[in-house]
Amino acid sequence: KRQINVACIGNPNCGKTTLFNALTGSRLKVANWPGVTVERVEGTTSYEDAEITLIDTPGIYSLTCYTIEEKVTRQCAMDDDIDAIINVVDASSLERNLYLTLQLLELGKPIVLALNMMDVVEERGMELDMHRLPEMLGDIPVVPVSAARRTGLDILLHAVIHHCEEGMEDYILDYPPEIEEKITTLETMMQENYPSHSSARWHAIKLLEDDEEVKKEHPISVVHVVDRSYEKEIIQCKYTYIEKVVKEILFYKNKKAASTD
Ligand code: GDP
Ligand code: K
Ligand code: MG
Repeated sequence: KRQINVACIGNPNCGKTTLFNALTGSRLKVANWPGVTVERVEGTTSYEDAEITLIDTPGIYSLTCYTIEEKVTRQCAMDDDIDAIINVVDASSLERNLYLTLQLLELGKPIVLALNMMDVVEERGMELDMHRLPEMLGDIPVVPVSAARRTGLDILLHAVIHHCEEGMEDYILDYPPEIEEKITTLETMMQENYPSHSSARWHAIKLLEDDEEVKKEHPISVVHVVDRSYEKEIIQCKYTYIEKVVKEILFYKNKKAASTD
């Protein structure tokens, strides 16, 4: 059987552990993340021709390195042993959850979006445009699920197995030209200095954000490009894009009904 390693990554309380448990049952392996006392839980499941090892990760809002949770989850997301990421999002709170999604997409790894809490979405009379949403996220598979009700789980595993070899071909978010120019320069420098590295664009963006860990791990002289931190602009661009996504894909049934009365 094919062996695939998958990390479940998402905000706190989006349902990662519930989903992880629903997918893996009870065959769990518990350890600590390297160097810290945060618990690392791993479980396995078989689906079609694949043996899938799933890893539950600490909930985070951002792929920065300010907290232990962020460090642990970010390290896991970037680990070459991880073949694919299930980005678990609370679909009833997309605006907040998509910020992490946009950061994960920049890693360039295969990602499947598990739109969790679909039962809540339906109860609240919300409707999501399931055609437009994946289009706006670079055509990654987007699978509506309810971890609590165990719906959509087979479709999710199917998507993981069939897309775990597809990284992101194109990035979805263009920063202003001044920033894009710097990203391109840094990306080239990253590729020249660390040819075996994946995620050159992500590293370039992190260097522009003046990320301490990335700077430490990749000591290349970038002062002539990174004259200051561009973190604020980069964050703002992501939120502007999320606003656009939510505006295009989220509807309320009652409002629609009311307007046709
Ligand atoms: P984590 O912090 O991401 O691991 O989230 P948990 O798995 O601990 O879930 C947080 C809360 O959301 C718990 O109370 C779960 O029972 C609940 N929850 C998880 N998935 C769903 C779902 O699909 N629907 C609903 N209604 N609640 C859910
Ligand atoms: K929790
Ligand atoms: Mg959890």
